[in-house]
Amino acid sequence: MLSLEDIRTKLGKYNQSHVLQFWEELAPEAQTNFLSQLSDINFDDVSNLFNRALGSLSEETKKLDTLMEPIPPDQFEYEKGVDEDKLEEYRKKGLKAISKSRVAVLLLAGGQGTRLGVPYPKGMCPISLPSGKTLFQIQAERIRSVVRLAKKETGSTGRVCWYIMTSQATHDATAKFLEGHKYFGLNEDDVVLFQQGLLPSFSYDGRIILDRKDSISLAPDGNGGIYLALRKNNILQDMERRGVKYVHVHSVDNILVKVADPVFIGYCVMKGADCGNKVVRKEVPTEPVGVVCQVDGRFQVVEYSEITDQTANLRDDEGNLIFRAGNICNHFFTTGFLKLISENYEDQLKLHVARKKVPFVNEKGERVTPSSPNGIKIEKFIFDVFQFSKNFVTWEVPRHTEFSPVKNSESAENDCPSTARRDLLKLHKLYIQDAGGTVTCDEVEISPLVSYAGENLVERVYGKVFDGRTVISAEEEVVPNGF
Ligand code: UD2
Repeated sequence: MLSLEDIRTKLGKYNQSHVLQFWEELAPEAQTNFLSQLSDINFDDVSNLFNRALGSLSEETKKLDTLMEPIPPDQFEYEKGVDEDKLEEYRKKGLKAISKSRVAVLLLAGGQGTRLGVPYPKGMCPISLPSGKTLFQIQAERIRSVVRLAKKETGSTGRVCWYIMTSQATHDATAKFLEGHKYFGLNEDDVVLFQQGLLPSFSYDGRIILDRKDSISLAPDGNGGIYLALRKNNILQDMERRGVKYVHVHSVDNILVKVADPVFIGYCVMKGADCGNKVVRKEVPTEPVGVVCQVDGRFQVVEYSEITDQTANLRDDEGNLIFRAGNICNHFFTTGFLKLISENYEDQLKLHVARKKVPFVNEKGERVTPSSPNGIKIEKFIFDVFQFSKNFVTWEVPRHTEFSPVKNSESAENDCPSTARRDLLKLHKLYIQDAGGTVTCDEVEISPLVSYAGENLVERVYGKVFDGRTVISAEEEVVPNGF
């Protein structure tokens, strides 16, 4: 920890001396904590960051239409357009990689879940499923399930390490929750939590905002903070030690996510990709999702606000939207690519700057919650590395089998717990019908420990009628409890 004098000198150099304006009023313990917070900040980096952020704030949102091209056909495949043999080949390739412990999962769980409005990490959200399971439990069990599928296919039990990126806001609760639930049956050594970094919020003139008399305002650096966090926490070395070559990265909020999806992994590996992206088809031109495409010859996600309606509406001969590859925060990376980015390109990632209402302490020492934006927050986005890929591929999947996120509270009526629950149970109904069972209600849930993606069900459901709330679970299952 730096001394008060050193901190004062640094703050003076970067024109941030105001953050110590209440120093004399603080109790000794608060002074020590504040000094520790300030010692962790690299003011040189912070000052550069603010200058870069200011640049992007003054840029008008440019329309990119004239520079955009769709993904070339040889770098794009649609699961439903691929024949059965090819799909099976991809699946087997993925399962083989899993059985050889070459695959890891990296869960992005550092977001503050502001839109959902729950006071705990989103992964702990129970979603009122018949089983009472949370997103964390479902995802952990899908890992166990895919490891078993790989064993069945190859005879070898691989280890799939579950890396979880948390933030200061979510770390302790996540760690406690997982430990309290014995990692939902995963080996404790194969669950690795690490924290992403924080960035200060600034006033428009570049002064760091004081959150309280004894602390500055800090927020997570966005899911693109993953690259710095991998380096700072030595996660890439940990992956190397375990022999991991491929990493499936996804958001915490998608109830349908196929964790460590062998088909997606197999596809990316067989294509020799260093970076792959799973997408769903954008349904209508006005849907506010980012699309993956090429801009000036480089792959990137283009936001709806960056294109005109005319381009958003362009269709091919078959009537499909030309720019339809909707990003769902579901990515494949080789460890080599992650290393390349973390070591060489991390500081070049685009900064996404947003004007926000940031609570602050005024000159009188009173805490104020502003009613209009008073400052900026800076974030990096995970997908801004596509441009550095040497071989980028895209895998499109049907939305109803793979994507239904929990983003909002119930009042939004979309992308909320009840729509996620509805979509999961609808999919499970289809799985049961395909296996020869009948479901006459919307309350039948299949445990991931029974079936990863619809397989292994015939024996359990063929010829049976399910007419009430049921959980098709494995014998070994402990009764899940919320938290
Ligand atoms: C994300 C994608 C968007 C689209 C959408 C689909 C990004 C930047 N945007 O938007 O393109 O695919 O999902 O659902 O990927 N997170 C962290 N640390 C942070 C911020 C977020 O770990 O500092 C995690 C968060 O916990 C979640 C994931 O990143 O698991 C996505 O974050 P979000 O829900 O804030 O992103 P959203 O919905 O704006």
